[in-house]
Amino acid sequence: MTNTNREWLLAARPEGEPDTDSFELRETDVPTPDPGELLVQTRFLSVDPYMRGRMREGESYADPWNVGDALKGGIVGEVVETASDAYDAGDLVTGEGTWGDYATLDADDVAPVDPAVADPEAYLGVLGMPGRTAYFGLLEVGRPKPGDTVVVSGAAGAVGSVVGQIAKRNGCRVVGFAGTDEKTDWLTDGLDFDAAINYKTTDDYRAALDAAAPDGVDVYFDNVGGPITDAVFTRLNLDARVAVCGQIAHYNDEEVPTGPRKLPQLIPVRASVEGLLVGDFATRFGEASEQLGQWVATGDLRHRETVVEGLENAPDAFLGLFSGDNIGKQVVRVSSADGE
Ligand code: NAP
Ligand code: FER
Repeated sequence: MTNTNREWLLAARPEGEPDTDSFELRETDVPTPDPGELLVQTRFLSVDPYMRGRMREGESYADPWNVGDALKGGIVGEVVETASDAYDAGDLVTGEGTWGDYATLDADDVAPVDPAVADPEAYLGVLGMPGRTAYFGLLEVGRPKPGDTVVVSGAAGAVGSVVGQIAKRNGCRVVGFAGTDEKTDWLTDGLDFDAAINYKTTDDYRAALDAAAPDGVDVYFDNVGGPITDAVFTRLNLDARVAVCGQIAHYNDEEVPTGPRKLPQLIPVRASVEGLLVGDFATRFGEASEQLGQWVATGDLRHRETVVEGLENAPDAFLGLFSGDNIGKQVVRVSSADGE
Protein backbone atom coordinates (compact mmCIF):
# COMPACT_ATOMS: atom_id res chain seq x y z
CA MET A 1 0.00 0.00 0.00
CA THR A 2 1.31 3.42 -0.91
CA ASN A 3 1.60 6.13 1.71
CA THR A 4 0.11 8.80 -0.50
CA ASN A 5 -3.54 9.64 -0.68
CA ARG A 6 -5.13 11.88 -3.28
CA GLU A 7 -8.22 13.92 -2.38
CA TRP A 8 -10.35 16.38 -4.29
CA LEU A 9 -11.13 19.59 -2.47
CA LEU A 10 -13.41 22.53 -3.21
CA ALA A 11 -11.16 25.16 -4.80
CA ALA A 12 -13.79 27.88 -5.24
CA ARG A 13 -17.54 28.24 -4.97
CA PRO A 14 -19.01 28.19 -8.48
CA GLU A 15 -21.44 30.77 -9.76
CA GLY A 16 -24.00 29.22 -12.05
CA GLU A 17 -22.72 26.14 -13.79
CA PRO A 18 -19.63 24.72 -12.06
CA ASP A 19 -16.55 23.80 -14.07
CA THR A 20 -13.28 22.05 -13.31
CA ASP A 21 -11.88 25.28 -11.75
CA SER A 22 -14.14 24.58 -8.79
CA PHE A 23 -12.04 21.53 -7.89
CA GLU A 24 -8.43 20.89 -6.88
CA LEU A 25 -6.62 17.60 -6.36
CA ARG A 26 -4.23 17.52 -3.43
CA GLU A 27 -1.90 14.85 -2.09
CA THR A 28 -1.97 13.96 1.58
CA ASP A 29 -0.81 11.08 3.73
CA VAL A 30 -3.04 8.04 3.97
CA PRO A 31 -4.99 8.56 7.22
CA THR A 32 -4.67 6.23 10.21
CA PRO A 33 -7.85 4.75 11.69
CA ASP A 34 -8.68 5.75 15.29
CA PRO A 35 -10.23 3.15 17.62
CA GLY A 36 -13.60 2.08 16.17
CA GLU A 37 -12.62 3.18 12.66
CA LEU A 38 -11.72 1.44 9.42
CA LEU A 39 -9.24 2.53 6.78
CA VAL A 40 -11.04 1.97 3.50
CA GLN A 41 -9.51 1.98 0.02
CA THR A 42 -12.12 3.45 -2.30
CA ARG A 43 -13.22 1.23 -5.19
CA PHE A 44 -16.13 3.39 -6.37
CA LEU A 45 -17.12 6.94 -5.54
CA SER A 46 -20.63 8.31 -6.02
CA VAL A 47 -21.21 11.69 -7.63
CA ASP A 48 -24.72 13.05 -7.06
CA PRO A 49 -26.74 16.10 -8.08
CA TYR A 50 -27.24 17.20 -4.46
CA MET A 51 -23.51 17.91 -4.25
CA ARG A 52 -24.16 21.07 -6.27
CA GLY A 53 -26.10 22.33 -3.23
CA ARG A 54 -23.13 21.61 -0.98
CA MET A 55 -20.91 23.83 -3.13
CA ARG A 56 -23.14 26.77 -2.20
CA GLU A 57 -22.87 28.80 0.99
CA GLY A 58 -25.81 28.56 3.37
CA GLU A 59 -27.94 25.87 4.86
CA SER A 60 -29.87 23.29 2.92
CA TYR A 61 -30.56 19.65 3.73
CA ALA A 62 -26.81 19.01 3.65
CA ASP A 63 -24.07 21.15 5.22
CA PRO A 64 -22.18 23.33 2.77
CA TRP A 65 -18.66 22.29 1.86
CA ASN A 66 -16.01 24.83 2.83
CA VAL A 67 -13.49 26.05 0.30
CA GLY A 68 -10.33 24.04 0.93
CA ASP A 69 -12.12 21.07 2.47
CA ALA A 70 -11.98 17.54 1.07
CA LEU A 71 -15.19 16.71 -0.78
CA LYS A 72 -17.40 14.05 0.72
CA GLY A 73 -19.51 11.41 -0.93
CA GLY A 74 -20.81 7.89 -0.84
CA ILE A 75 -18.16 5.23 -1.48
CA VAL A 76 -17.79 1.51 -1.81
CA GLY A 77 -14.38 0.30 -0.75
CA GLU A 78 -12.24 -2.39 0.73
CA VAL A 79 -11.19 -2.39 4.37
CA VAL A 80 -7.39 -2.31 4.33
CA GLU A 81 -6.77 -1.66 8.03
CA THR A 82 -9.15 -2.05 10.91
CA ALA A 83 -9.35 -0.65 14.44
CA SER A 84 -12.76 -2.26 15.04
CA ASP A 85 -13.94 -5.82 15.66
CA ALA A 86 -16.90 -5.33 13.33
CA TYR A 87 -15.00 -5.75 10.03
CA ASP A 88 -11.88 -7.52 8.81
CA ALA A 89 -9.32 -6.40 6.29
CA GLY A 90 -10.56 -7.44 2.85
CA ASP A 91 -14.26 -6.78 3.62
CA LEU A 92 -16.17 -4.61 1.17
CA VAL A 93 -18.21 -1.84 2.80
CA THR A 94 -20.21 1.21 1.80
CA GLY A 95 -20.49 4.50 3.64
CA GLU A 96 -19.74 8.21 3.51
CA GLY A 97 -16.12 8.82 2.50
CA THR A 98 -14.27 11.46 0.56
CA TRP A 99 -13.47 12.00 -3.10
CA GLY A 100 -10.15 10.28 -2.45
CA ASP A 101 -8.13 7.08 -2.66
CA TYR A 102 -8.48 6.28 1.04
CA ALA A 103 -10.78 7.36 3.87
CA THR A 104 -11.26 6.50 7.53
CA LEU A 105 -14.84 5.62 8.37
CA ASP A 106 -16.49 4.85 11.69
CA ALA A 107 -17.33 1.14 11.65
CA ASP A 108 -20.80 1.98 13.04
CA ASP A 109 -21.54 4.15 9.99
CA VAL A 110 -20.80 1.62 7.24
CA ALA A 111 -22.82 -1.25 5.81
CA PRO A 112 -21.50 -4.48 4.33
CA VAL A 113 -21.44 -4.95 0.55
CA ASP A 114 -22.36 -8.42 -0.68
CA PRO A 115 -20.98 -9.03 -4.18
CA ALA A 116 -23.25 -12.09 -4.42
CA VAL A 117 -26.27 -9.76 -4.60
CA ALA A 118 -24.90 -7.27 -7.13
CA ASP A 119 -21.70 -5.68 -8.37
CA PRO A 120 -20.26 -3.44 -5.65
CA GLU A 121 -21.03 -0.22 -7.56
CA ALA A 122 -24.76 -1.02 -7.38
CA TYR A 123 -24.53 -0.24 -3.66
CA LEU A 124 -24.17 3.43 -4.64
CA GLY A 125 -27.24 3.30 -6.89
CA VAL A 126 -30.15 0.91 -6.80
CA LEU A 127 -28.96 -0.56 -3.47
CA GLY A 128 -27.88 2.79 -2.04
CA MET A 129 -29.31 6.22 -1.38
CA PRO A 130 -30.90 6.68 -4.86
CA GLY A 131 -32.69 3.31 -4.65
CA ARG A 132 -34.04 4.13 -1.20
CA THR A 133 -35.17 7.53 -2.45
CA ALA A 134 -37.09 5.90 -5.31
CA TYR A 135 -38.63 3.31 -2.99
CA PHE A 136 -39.90 5.66 -0.28
CA GLY A 137 -40.56 8.61 -2.55
CA LEU A 138 -42.79 6.63 -4.86
CA LEU A 139 -44.53 4.40 -2.33
CA GLU A 140 -44.97 6.91 0.53
CA VAL A 141 -45.32 10.21 -1.29
CA GLY A 142 -46.55 9.16 -4.73
CA ARG A 143 -48.80 6.43 -3.28
CA PRO A 144 -49.49 4.71 -6.64
CA LYS A 145 -52.61 2.60 -7.08
CA PRO A 146 -53.04 -0.12 -9.70
CA GLY A 147 -54.23 1.47 -12.94
CA ASP A 148 -52.70 4.86 -12.13
CA THR A 149 -50.56 6.67 -14.67
CA VAL A 150 -47.17 7.54 -13.17
CA VAL A 151 -44.94 10.06 -14.94
CA VAL A 152 -41.25 10.25 -13.98
CA SER A 153 -38.81 12.97 -15.03
CA GLY A 154 -35.09 12.22 -15.05
CA ALA A 155 -36.40 8.74 -15.77
CA ALA A 156 -33.19 7.12 -17.01
CA GLY A 157 -31.16 8.26 -14.00
CA ALA A 158 -30.35 6.49 -10.74
CA VAL A 159 -33.58 7.41 -8.94
CA GLY A 160 -35.93 7.65 -11.92
CA SER A 161 -35.10 4.25 -13.40
CA VAL A 162 -35.97 2.59 -10.10
CA VAL A 163 -39.13 4.66 -9.60
CA GLY A 164 -40.53 3.56 -12.96
CA GLN A 165 -39.86 -0.11 -12.33
CA ILE A 166 -41.47 -0.07 -8.88
CA ALA A 167 -44.48 1.72 -10.38
CA LYS A 168 -44.76 -1.04 -13.01
CA ARG A 169 -44.67 -3.64 -10.23
CA ASN A 170 -47.62 -1.78 -8.69
CA GLY A 171 -49.72 -2.15 -11.82
CA CYS A 172 -49.33 1.38 -13.13
CA ARG A 173 -48.93 2.85 -16.60
CA VAL A 174 -45.46 4.41 -16.57
CA VAL A 175 -44.18 7.26 -18.71
CA GLY A 176 -40.65 8.63 -18.48
CA PHE A 177 -38.94 11.82 -19.66
CA ALA A 178 -35.25 11.51 -20.57
CA GLY A 179 -32.73 13.35 -22.73
CA THR A 180 -31.51 10.90 -25.42
CA ASP A 181 -33.00 8.20 -27.66
CA GLU A 182 -30.61 5.68 -26.11
CA LYS A 183 -32.20 6.47 -22.76
CA THR A 184 -35.80 6.39 -23.95
CA ASP A 185 -35.10 3.08 -25.75
CA TRP A 186 -33.68 1.63 -22.54
CA LEU A 187 -36.76 2.75 -20.61
CA THR A 188 -39.27 1.16 -22.99
CA ASP A 189 -37.27 -1.86 -24.22
CA GLY A 190 -35.13 -2.60 -21.18
CA LEU A 191 -37.31 -1.54 -18.26
CA ASP A 192 -40.81 -2.01 -19.72
CA PHE A 193 -41.92 1.61 -19.35
CA ASP A 194 -45.13 2.06 -21.37
CA ALA A 195 -43.81 5.18 -23.08
CA ALA A 196 -40.81 7.48 -22.93
CA ILE A 197 -40.39 11.01 -24.23
CA ASN A 198 -37.06 12.45 -25.36
CA TYR A 199 -37.53 15.99 -24.08
CA LYS A 200 -34.55 17.27 -26.06
CA THR A 201 -36.07 16.33 -29.43
CA THR A 202 -39.71 17.03 -28.53
CA ASP A 203 -41.06 20.58 -28.82
CA ASP A 204 -44.57 20.18 -27.47
CA TYR A 205 -44.42 18.35 -24.14
CA ARG A 206 -48.18 18.63 -23.58
CA ALA A 207 -48.98 16.99 -26.90
CA ALA A 208 -46.40 14.28 -26.18
CA LEU A 209 -48.03 13.68 -22.80
CA ASP A 210 -51.48 13.47 -24.35
CA ALA A 211 -50.20 10.66 -26.55
CA ALA A 212 -48.17 8.88 -23.87
CA ALA A 213 -50.59 9.36 -20.96
CA PRO A 214 -54.03 9.59 -22.61
CA ASP A 215 -55.83 9.15 -19.26
CA GLY A 216 -53.93 12.00 -17.60
CA VAL A 217 -51.41 11.82 -14.75
CA ASP A 218 -52.15 10.44 -11.28
CA VAL A 219 -48.62 10.49 -9.88
CA TYR A 220 -45.79 12.75 -10.99
CA PHE A 221 -42.36 11.88 -9.61
CA ASP A 222 -40.34 15.00 -10.31
CA ASN A 223 -36.56 14.82 -10.45
CA VAL A 224 -35.93 17.84 -12.65
CA GLY A 225 -38.41 20.77 -12.53
CA GLY A 226 -38.35 23.31 -15.38
CA PRO A 227 -40.51 23.07 -18.49
CA ILE A 228 -41.16 19.32 -18.14
CA THR A 229 -42.81 19.96 -14.79
CA ASP A 230 -44.75 22.92 -16.20
CA ALA A 231 -46.22 20.60 -18.82
CA VAL A 232 -47.03 17.73 -16.45
CA PHE A 233 -48.85 20.14 -14.09
CA THR A 234 -51.33 20.84 -16.89
CA ARG A 235 -52.22 17.16 -17.20
CA LEU A 236 -52.81 16.16 -13.55
CA ASN A 237 -55.91 14.11 -12.67
CA LEU A 238 -58.25 14.52 -9.73
CA ASP A 239 -56.36 13.92 -6.45
CA ALA A 240 -53.03 13.60 -8.26
CA ARG A 241 -49.90 13.35 -6.13
CA VAL A 242 -46.72 15.16 -7.10
CA ALA A 243 -43.56 13.91 -5.33
CA VAL A 244 -40.93 16.64 -5.58
CA CYS A 245 -37.72 14.68 -5.29
CA GLY A 246 -35.29 16.89 -7.18
CA GLN A 247 -35.11 20.01 -9.35
CA ILE A 248 -31.83 19.50 -11.17
CA ALA A 249 -32.84 21.93 -13.93
CA HIS A 250 -32.57 24.66 -11.26
CA TYR A 251 -29.51 23.59 -9.27
CA ASN A 252 -27.23 25.97 -11.16
CA ASP A 253 -29.67 28.90 -10.94
CA GLU A 254 -28.38 31.81 -8.92
CA GLU A 255 -31.90 33.13 -8.31
CA VAL A 256 -35.25 31.50 -7.79
CA PRO A 257 -36.86 31.51 -11.24
CA THR A 258 -39.98 33.59 -11.72
CA GLY A 259 -43.06 32.29 -13.58
CA PRO A 260 -44.79 31.05 -15.55
CA ARG A 261 -46.46 29.45 -12.55
CA LYS A 262 -48.63 26.43 -13.03
CA LEU A 263 -50.24 26.44 -9.60
CA PRO A 264 -53.75 27.39 -10.82
CA GLN A 265 -53.79 24.00 -12.55
CA LEU A 266 -53.74 22.31 -9.15
CA ILE A 267 -57.01 23.81 -7.95
CA PRO A 268 -59.66 22.02 -10.03
CA VAL A 269 -57.97 18.64 -9.51
CA ARG A 270 -57.11 19.20 -5.81
CA ALA A 271 -53.60 17.86 -6.48
CA SER A 272 -51.10 17.66 -3.67
CA VAL A 273 -47.45 18.57 -4.13
CA GLU A 274 -45.06 17.23 -1.51
CA GLY A 275 -41.32 17.58 -1.15
CA LEU A 276 -39.45 14.53 0.02
CA LEU A 277 -36.13 13.84 1.70
CA VAL A 278 -34.84 10.31 1.77
CA GLY A 279 -33.29 10.87 5.20
CA ASP A 280 -36.75 11.18 6.72
CA PHE A 281 -37.19 7.44 6.18
CA ALA A 282 -33.92 6.47 7.91
CA THR A 283 -35.64 4.26 10.48
CA ARG A 284 -37.00 2.16 7.60
CA PHE A 285 -33.85 1.88 5.48
CA GLY A 286 -33.50 -1.79 6.46
CA GLU A 287 -36.88 -2.59 4.91
CA ALA A 288 -35.95 -0.86 1.65
CA SER A 289 -32.51 -2.48 1.45
CA GLU A 290 -34.01 -5.92 1.98
CA GLN A 291 -36.74 -5.47 -0.62
CA LEU A 292 -34.52 -3.79 -3.22
CA GLY A 293 -31.80 -6.41 -2.64
CA GLN A 294 -34.29 -9.20 -3.21
CA TRP A 295 -35.61 -7.68 -6.43
CA VAL A 296 -32.08 -7.09 -7.71
CA ALA A 297 -30.90 -10.59 -6.79
CA THR A 298 -33.83 -12.19 -8.65
CA GLY A 299 -33.37 -9.91 -11.67
CA ASP A 300 -36.81 -8.32 -11.18
CA LEU A 301 -35.29 -4.89 -10.68
CA ARG A 302 -32.79 -3.93 -13.37
CA HIS A 303 -30.08 -1.36 -12.92
CA ARG A 304 -27.26 0.26 -14.79
CA GLU A 305 -24.21 2.18 -13.72
CA THR A 306 -22.17 4.54 -15.84
CA VAL A 307 -18.54 4.21 -14.76
CA VAL A 308 -15.98 6.98 -15.26
CA GLU A 309 -12.47 5.61 -14.84
CA GLY A 310 -10.02 7.22 -12.42
CA LEU A 311 -10.24 9.55 -9.42
CA GLU A 312 -8.68 12.29 -11.56
CA ASN A 313 -11.89 12.34 -13.63
CA ALA A 314 -14.31 12.69 -10.69
CA PRO A 315 -15.13 16.38 -11.36
CA ASP A 316 -15.97 15.58 -15.00
CA ALA A 317 -18.21 12.74 -13.85
CA PHE A 318 -20.03 15.13 -11.51
CA LEU A 319 -20.40 17.84 -14.17
CA GLY A 320 -21.73 15.23 -16.59
CA LEU A 321 -24.84 14.81 -14.41
CA PHE A 322 -25.97 18.25 -15.59
CA SER A 323 -25.50 17.42 -19.26
CA GLY A 324 -27.04 13.96 -18.94
CA ASP A 325 -23.86 11.94 -19.63
CA ASN A 326 -25.03 9.13 -17.35
CA ILE A 327 -27.47 6.29 -17.89
CA GLY A 328 -28.49 4.89 -14.53
CA LYS A 329 -26.17 5.71 -11.64
CA GLN A 330 -23.02 7.73 -12.25
CA VAL A 331 -20.00 6.42 -10.35
CA VAL A 332 -16.23 6.83 -10.53
CA ARG A 333 -13.92 3.82 -10.38
CA VAL A 334 -11.08 4.77 -8.06
CA SER A 335 -9.35 1.39 -7.72
CA SER A 336 -9.85 -2.21 -8.74
CA ALA A 337 -9.95 -5.50 -6.87
CA ASP A 338 -6.19 -5.98 -7.40
CA GLY A 339 -5.60 -2.71 -5.51
CA GLU A 340 -4.45 -0.77 -8.59
P1 NAP B 1 -29.55 11.14 -12.17
O1 NAP B 1 -30.97 11.20 -12.59
O2 NAP B 1 -28.86 9.82 -12.22
O3 NAP B 1 -28.68 12.18 -12.96
C1 NAP B 1 -29.16 13.43 -13.28
C2 NAP B 1 -29.93 13.41 -14.61
O4 NAP B 1 -30.72 14.58 -14.68
C3 NAP B 1 -29.05 13.47 -15.85
O5 NAP B 1 -28.63 12.19 -16.27
C4 NAP B 1 -29.93 14.17 -16.88
O6 NAP B 1 -30.56 13.19 -17.71
C5 NAP B 1 -30.99 14.87 -16.03
N1 NAP B 1 -30.94 16.33 -16.21
C6 NAP B 1 -29.87 17.14 -16.01
N2 NAP B 1 -30.21 18.42 -16.26
C7 NAP B 1 -31.51 18.41 -16.63
C8 NAP B 1 -32.43 19.42 -17.04
N3 NAP B 1 -32.07 20.71 -17.10
N4 NAP B 1 -33.69 19.06 -17.36
C9 NAP B 1 -34.07 17.75 -17.33
N5 NAP B 1 -33.25 16.75 -16.95
C10 NAP B 1 -31.98 17.08 -16.61
O7 NAP B 1 -29.47 11.68 -10.68
P2 NAP B 1 -30.12 11.02 -9.40
O8 NAP B 1 -29.04 10.81 -8.41
O9 NAP B 1 -30.98 9.90 -9.80
O10 NAP B 1 -31.04 12.19 -8.87
C11 NAP B 1 -32.22 12.55 -9.56
C12 NAP B 1 -32.88 13.72 -8.85
O11 NAP B 1 -33.31 13.29 -7.57
C13 NAP B 1 -31.94 14.90 -8.63
O12 NAP B 1 -32.67 16.09 -8.80
C14 NAP B 1 -31.54 14.72 -7.19
O13 NAP B 1 -31.17 15.92 -6.59
C15 NAP B 1 -32.80 14.16 -6.58
N6 NAP B 1 -32.64 13.36 -5.36
C16 NAP B 1 -33.36 13.75 -4.29
C17 NAP B 1 -33.32 13.02 -3.12
C18 NAP B 1 -34.18 13.44 -1.98
O14 NAP B 1 -34.09 12.87 -0.90
N7 NAP B 1 -35.02 14.43 -2.19
C19 NAP B 1 -32.47 11.92 -3.02
C20 NAP B 1 -31.73 11.54 -4.16
C21 NAP B 1 -31.83 12.28 -5.33
P3 NAP B 1 -31.22 13.58 -19.14
O15 NAP B 1 -30.33 13.02 -20.19
O16 NAP B 1 -32.55 12.90 -19.07
O17 NAP B 1 -31.30 15.07 -19.20
C1 FER C 1 -30.37 14.64 -3.30
C2 FER C 1 -29.85 13.64 -2.51
C3 FER C 1 -30.20 13.57 -1.17
C4 FER C 1 -31.28 15.56 -2.77
C5 FER C 1 -31.62 15.48 -1.44
C6 FER C 1 -31.08 14.48 -0.63
C7 FER C 1 -32.84 17.27 -3.30
C8 FER C 1 -31.49 14.44 0.76
C9 FER C 1 -30.91 13.70 1.64
C10 FER C 1 -31.44 13.63 3.03
O1 FER C 1 -32.56 13.23 3.23
O2 FER C 1 -30.70 13.99 3.93
O3 FER C 1 -30.02 14.73 -4.62
O4 FER C 1 -31.76 16.50 -3.66
